[in-house]
Amino acid sequence: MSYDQIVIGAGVVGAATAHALAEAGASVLLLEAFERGHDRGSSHGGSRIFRHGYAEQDYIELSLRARDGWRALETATGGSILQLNGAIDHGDPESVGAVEAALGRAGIPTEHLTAAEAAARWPGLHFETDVLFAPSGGRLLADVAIEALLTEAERAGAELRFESPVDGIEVTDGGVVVSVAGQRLEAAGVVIAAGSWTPGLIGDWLAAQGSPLPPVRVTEEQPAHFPPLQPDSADDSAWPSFVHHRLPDANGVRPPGVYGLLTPGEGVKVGLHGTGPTVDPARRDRTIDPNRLADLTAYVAEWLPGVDATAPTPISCLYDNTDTEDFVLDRVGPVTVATGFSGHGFKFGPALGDILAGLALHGTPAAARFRLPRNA
Ligand code: PYC
Repeated sequence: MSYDQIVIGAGVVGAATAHALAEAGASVLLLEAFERGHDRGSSHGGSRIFRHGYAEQDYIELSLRARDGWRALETATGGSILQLNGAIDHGDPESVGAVEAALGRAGIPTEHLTAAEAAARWPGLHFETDVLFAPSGGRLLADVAIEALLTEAERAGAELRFESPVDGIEVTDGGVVVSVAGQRLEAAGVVIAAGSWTPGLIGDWLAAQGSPLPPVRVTEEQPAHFPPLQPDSADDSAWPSFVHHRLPDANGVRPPGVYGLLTPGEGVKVGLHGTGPTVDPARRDRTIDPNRLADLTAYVAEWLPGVDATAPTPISCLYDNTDTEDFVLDRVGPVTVATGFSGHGFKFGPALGDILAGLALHGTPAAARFRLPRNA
């Protein structure tokens, strides 16, 4: 049996790609190294931020396309996935101003509040500068979203195989051969959407073709959920999603950005963005680092007066980071490649699936920002 496309990786990007390919009428096999809905990568957990709030037009356009995709998925499955309880940007006025200007150019409504106005409206958060609020932001129910994409991919005809780690990918005259557990599976093309594992699966081959991946540093991140102090304040309007663009400290050093959002039933999730140690995704032990947890709780004690900073429930997850935090979405011969989501990719799931399916089936290029360099 030969497939039109084999997709590797059943996280949000691979699941959305398998769904988009199957909807387009392609015969698709989705391969995942771990079990369905596993927690070893970057897509697990109850929630992710959804926001249009970027300074770059490419990401705003991607978020608008993704919003429509999430809504279509809700219509298809009958479940709630995208919940718009608003998103805040606060901190460094230059960074927040760039987001405000870009959203203004895109015609996306925002509100501008002083720190005092914002503190009165969201007493669970602390602010020291003006605040940008976008009612069109909020959260995605991540676990629900992944399962909906997988279910809809199956319904559209995709074959899904879990616990099927890929041993090798061979590019042949007619397409590709993907080896899994001693089986050689043939396809016209392969989409490698394995996040932190993508460089290990195809990096050498891409470099040999003159289209190397940019450096992708895999880090183990450690956000945590914190219980709201007033349980009845754990409602949606009290806890919009937020991104804190922190101001430089007294030595001029800019601390890491921070994000947060309410996960229904789990508390307020807070993370120091992209601060984890470099790891080999196949060898990490997911042990919680008490020093890093102490850094996070110190931040929470200062900036989130509405939660109990002493009662964190930590989480371990992977980021696949590029230097610029820009994604890689491109195709070389029969190989379509996706990586570099740098901790902010989940929200774009359906848009990424459409772009990767378009690349794989028709060679339709992604925006220039997302393309590989070509040396040959
Ligand atoms: O949505 O930008 C985001 C984000 C950053 C870190 C986690 N989520």
